[in-house]
Amino acid sequence: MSNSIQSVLVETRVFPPPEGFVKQANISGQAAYQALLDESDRDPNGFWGRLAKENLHWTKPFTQVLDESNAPFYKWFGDGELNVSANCLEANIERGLGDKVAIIFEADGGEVTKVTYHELYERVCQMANGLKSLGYKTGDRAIIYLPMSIEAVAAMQACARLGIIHSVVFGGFSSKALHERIIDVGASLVITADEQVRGGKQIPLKPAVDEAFGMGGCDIVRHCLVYKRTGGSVAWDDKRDMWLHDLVKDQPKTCEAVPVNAEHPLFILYTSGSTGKPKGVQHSSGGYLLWAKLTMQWTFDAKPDDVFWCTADVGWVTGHTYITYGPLANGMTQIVFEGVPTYPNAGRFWEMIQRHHVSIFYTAPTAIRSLIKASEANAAVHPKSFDLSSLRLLGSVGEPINPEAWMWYHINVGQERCPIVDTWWQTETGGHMITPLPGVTPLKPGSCTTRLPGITAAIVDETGGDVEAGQGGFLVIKRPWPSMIRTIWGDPERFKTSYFPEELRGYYLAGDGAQCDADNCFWIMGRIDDVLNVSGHRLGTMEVESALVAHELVAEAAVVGRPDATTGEAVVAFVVLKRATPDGDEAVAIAKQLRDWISKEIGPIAKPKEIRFGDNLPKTRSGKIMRRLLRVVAKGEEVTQDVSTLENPAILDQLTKPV
Ligand code: 6R9
Repeated sequence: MSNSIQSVLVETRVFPPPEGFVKQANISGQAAYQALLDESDRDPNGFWGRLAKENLHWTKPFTQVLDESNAPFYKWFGDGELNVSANCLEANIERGLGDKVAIIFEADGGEVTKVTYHELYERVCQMANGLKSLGYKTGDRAIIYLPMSIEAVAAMQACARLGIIHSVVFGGFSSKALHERIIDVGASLVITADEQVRGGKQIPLKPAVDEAFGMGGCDIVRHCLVYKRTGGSVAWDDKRDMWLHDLVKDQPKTCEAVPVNAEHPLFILYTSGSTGKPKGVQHSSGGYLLWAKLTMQWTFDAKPDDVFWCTADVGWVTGHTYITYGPLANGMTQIVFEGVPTYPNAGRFWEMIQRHHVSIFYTAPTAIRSLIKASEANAAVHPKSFDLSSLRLLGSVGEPINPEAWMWYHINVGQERCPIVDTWWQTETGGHMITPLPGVTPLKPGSCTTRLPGITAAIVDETGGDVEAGQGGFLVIKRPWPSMIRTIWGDPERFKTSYFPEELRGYYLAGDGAQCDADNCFWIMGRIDDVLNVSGHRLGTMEVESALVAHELVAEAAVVGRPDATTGEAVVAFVVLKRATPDGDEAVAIAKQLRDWISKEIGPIAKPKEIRFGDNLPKTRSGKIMRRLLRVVAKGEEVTQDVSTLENPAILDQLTKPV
């Protein structure tokens, strides 16, 4: 990245933390934050060692904090032993929380089931005993392909209890993706359900597993355990398939947790890289759990009376860290939701916050933007039609939140009293890295603000040199941290080259372009390949998107670059309007209006060369806009890439038509 990114983002609003929040916060005030930063910068190993001792139960204490001898294959707390599940269950029961509600599960259709810590402990133990009875043991790999359910959390915990390495595959992934993961991870066990229920529809799951098995090469899978969610009919292989309820029903309700080395892999989670083949991101037990637990206390200000709700699916890293592990490690009460935000109507989130008195709510910008659109069309589903007084803190994750969506979230959901934590992190980082602390950090809409203590985030140029404030560059983490990715499963070489390129002096390369302002606040400009170069000016796609979404007609926008003979790259914008998708003269007129708007908001340089309208944007099932497909469509080429993770394939046709 030779030229500096010229930021054109003009966001000047600042929201200091509310006094009442600061007073009660776990990290309260700038001085407290600064003290932690200083401690971690002065003596990182002392800092992490102290936190690991204070926050985790070790069956065998560690004597060495960090082993850098084989960098970048770092080892944390490497001679210590612990069990992650015991840290989430027994640890809470022992401190008197056995009768506290651990999970409030709300099904798609609205049925509510609650389990206490004691009940969850018993369910996890029964499941673990069942797995043991089938011969599964520490080091085996299990694929979990389940809908959002108490069973999904329990299955992950049961694996952790025995040291079985789980790899959760999101229920929306195809049989082909599932097959690829079963093979890559070498799974001997698959745990699935007959069907899942989303938005009032029953969607088969087990048939996808059967199809994956049918693709061959899965002979090492000894069992497929099936959770009966709907009772829908499924094909059955007597030798391999087994109902989960039959396996667990007579199992003892206690099961000793198996101590594992701190570096023992807790899970492998696949994520897409820049090439086609997904990367199996391997996480540890000790370091990962430490950060899952601590970031709940720091970023989310976790307190005993909170009702926490992270709307992610356990198929993504957010669901791992901020559903299965972080909240349970802190003995919190949390919501687990099976359904979708728009069923039975787009007021579902707000209604559930009201019903369960949710105090901390964590969701994704894409969900917020779609709910903005719905509530502008229908007052009955507007957050203002619900009692959201239980909320005290809001969070955002997954992509940059554009300032307009931030403001809407702040005003309508947070009622201008709840801080918003815009958390920047990745599958590879295990937990939050750059985020406001709600009792410390003045908020700037659109910025994920400052680094967490212990996290040496920085912006550097292509040789690893620091760049000045206001200059764009690569987002890196200079020193290792406990919850970092350990390797790519089965591909240590790719791990090194993807994340620790030689020219960057051993820093972890996040793959995002960003810049820091004079207050040390980070502004993420999108993936490195999402930073455009138009006539020698670097331009964040996110900046153009933010400007578009700030226009009164626009609901959602995605911007990509297209090679251009004159300007190097040209901006192509895909736009969803709040009103019906226009065509003909009307489309031409609105496109002109939007181009003029961008020109006014950012500058003529950012003016989209082309604008295309659609009813929606191509999105993954986790809600990320698939820009790589849009780049192909923008070039006028045919999409030949894998679209198996695309939620709404039909949308591509509509977006191929220029105005
Ligand atoms: C947790 C998660 C990681 C990528 C990351 C970045 C984008 C995530 C963000 C954000 C701006 C935020 N991202 N959070 N960008 N602001 N608060 O989403 O993990 O699925 O691995 O995605 O998502 O581009 O590099 P993952």
